[in-house]
Amino acid sequence: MSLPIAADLIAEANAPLLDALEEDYGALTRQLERRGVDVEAVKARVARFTVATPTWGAGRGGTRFAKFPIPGEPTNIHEKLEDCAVINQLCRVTPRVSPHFPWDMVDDYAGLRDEAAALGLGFDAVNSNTFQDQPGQSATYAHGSLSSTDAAARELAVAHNIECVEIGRKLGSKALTVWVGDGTNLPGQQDLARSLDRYLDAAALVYAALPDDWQMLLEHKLYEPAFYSTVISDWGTSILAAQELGPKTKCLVDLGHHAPNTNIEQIVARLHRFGKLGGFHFNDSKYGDDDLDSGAINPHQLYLIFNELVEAELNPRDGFDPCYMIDQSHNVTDPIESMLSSAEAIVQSLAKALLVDRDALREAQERNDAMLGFRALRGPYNIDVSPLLAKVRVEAGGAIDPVMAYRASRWRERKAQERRAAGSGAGIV
Ligand code: RM4
Ligand code: MN
Ligand code: MN
Repeated sequence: MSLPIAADLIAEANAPLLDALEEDYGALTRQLERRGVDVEAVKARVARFTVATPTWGAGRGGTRFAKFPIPGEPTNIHEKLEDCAVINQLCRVTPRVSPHFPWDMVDDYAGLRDEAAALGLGFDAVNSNTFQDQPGQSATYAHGSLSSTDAAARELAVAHNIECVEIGRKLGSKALTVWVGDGTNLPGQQDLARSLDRYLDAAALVYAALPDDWQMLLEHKLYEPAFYSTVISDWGTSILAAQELGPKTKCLVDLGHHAPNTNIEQIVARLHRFGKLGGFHFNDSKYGDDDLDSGAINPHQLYLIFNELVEAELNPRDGFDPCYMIDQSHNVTDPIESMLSSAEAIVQSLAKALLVDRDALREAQERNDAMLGFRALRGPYNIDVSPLLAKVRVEAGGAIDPVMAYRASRWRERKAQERRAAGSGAGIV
């Protein structure tokens, strides 16, 4: 393996922080033991948790107005893999990347898989892209893809998804995430029922091509780029489609794809109840699909979601094993720093949820003691678990303070000398 950051550098960055970490970890351990927590068990579960990084999040994002690239940002899949390896080396929770096609297309996927493995990385769910036309494309997605009124566009979208599965097989992936931008901007533009029929018929063709040990993850989104209606608008449509398509289809919850104030944790519980919780796109949002850093706006919501995930783990259904992925757009930060900070926020939520006294919670719920139920759930949220997370990271070879260790590595400055400048075209990439 040829990892991008020298182990010495991480050790050097950790050295001045080790004593304080021991002290803080000791204090936290004593506090948790007083509460009856099995600290080693929590630590072991935290150490096992992983979340994938998105290749498309490795470069500077943008809005439809502008994108402001930074020197040294990655401009191809090879450079993106390198940056994702840096993230994983420092935080030790992101050993897989989720690629997006055709953005990440190469000629040699076996070679790409080896390249990733040499960086300590594997591949998570592959994402298809039928929300943009590619140069020279034989039919347009302007009126939709899997749900288009144009049979040629539907066929193209089906073929592209199947091609993504083929690529994914070469990369060692086991899931296809399907998000379509299909929908309408004006009432009357399309028949709301027939567009879903067309989607289901086309998605069934993709499903038929899915290997037995694969999953197809359906991502719903209430608006954007279509602003009046979307074909897979909400978790209800998503689960109905997943049920109709078959057991290998599950739902993927992107945290930014709901109306503000939606009770996402309840959606998580509902999807799990019916064995259809297949994956997550973690991010945070204030208004819409803002794709902000996980935990940046509403860390409490993230905690409540993880509370449901811990419940789901304790009461598994249908081989509960969701794909956890980050899906963010980093418009004002160095993407590596945002993903380090996001990974920390995500694991933090898991660790806190693991601290919940489930017996006390259950008992309060049985007795309809609303206040004690609330306290059982809220208590752990207020505990600072960062020493435990840092301890897990250090033991795995990572950094106590990943962002500061990253800055000390001067990775971006070094890459600025080597990499070609990224374009500043507006849009998502
Ligand atoms: C969408 C959705 C998809 C992502 C694209 C780039 O809003 O979240 O998951 O692949 O953006
Ligand atoms: Mn998403
Ligand atoms: Mn999105």
